[in-house]
Amino acid sequence: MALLYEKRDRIAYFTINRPEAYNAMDPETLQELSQALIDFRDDDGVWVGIITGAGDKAFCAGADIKTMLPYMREVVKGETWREPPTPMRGLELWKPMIAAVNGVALGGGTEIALACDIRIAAENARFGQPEVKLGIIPGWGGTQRLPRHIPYAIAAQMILTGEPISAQDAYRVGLVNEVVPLPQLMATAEKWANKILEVGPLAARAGKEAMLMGTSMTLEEGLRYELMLFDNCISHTEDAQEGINAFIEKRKPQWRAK
Ligand code: DAK
Repeated sequence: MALLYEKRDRIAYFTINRPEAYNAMDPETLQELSQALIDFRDDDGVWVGIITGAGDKAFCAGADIKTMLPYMREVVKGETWREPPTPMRGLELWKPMIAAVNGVALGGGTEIALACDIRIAAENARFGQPEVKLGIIPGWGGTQRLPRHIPYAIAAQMILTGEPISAQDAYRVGLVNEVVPLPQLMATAEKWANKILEVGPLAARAGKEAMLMGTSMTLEEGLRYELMLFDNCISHTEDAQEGINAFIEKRKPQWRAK
């Protein structure tokens, strides 16, 4: 399988599994990733996702230059309905996603990480948008998400020169939450996942939805959107009642995602 998909203890694990090609995404891998992400979105039993790459060299070297780019040129042709939906474009996924970046994240690889909420980098990670070196530009949100995540000058440096930045520089500019030695990468990603699993799952999803939807709204629209989601949480979820009860009764909440 080009994409390994497992579920354990409320966490869904996605592993891009083409280490011989630095985990570059070919059309088959993309199709499998899209299917797995849809399953994750729809499965009430899993609340947080972690995505990583197989091996110790690459998270994902982007689109497979030999197969995927020709496929996009000849089949997709800019018609996004032909493109399997993913959080990079076309799939609304409000469950929290963590990228465990275990090596190079180039092109589509950086864009996958950008579509996650938390990014943990191994010390050997590198982030880059080298598309311009191929005569193209990022096509999975890099030109839009990168300058929203980090200072424009650094985004411009990456997108206009195609040169990657190190894990430490990614941390310095706020692209990643933590940098750890490679052997500690998955345990660190799981630590973050378990931290998120301690909070109300529907609240985490609503918080993510409010943040992401709000980025393309005016402040006034965003405040209204937030209020709608807040009202839904407080008035219509059992979790909110449970969270309030647990605080008053001095116990841990038992979340049900209801
Ligand atoms: N595609 C295909 N094969 C790749 C690859 C890639 N992206 N990256 C690496 N490989 C393969 C190499 O061809 C080589 O295979 P063999 O020759 O052994 O068969 C093997 O992996 C090892 O690579 P190297 O020999 O080059 O190893 P090095 O350690 O010297 O260098 C590297 C590793 C990852 C730094 C280097 O291979 C590299 O620069 N790779 C290219 C990275 C790149 O340019 N990525 C951007 C691709 S464009 C869109 C969605 C997505 C996208 C666009 C649109 N829409 C839905 C509209 C995304 C576009 C992209 O990502």
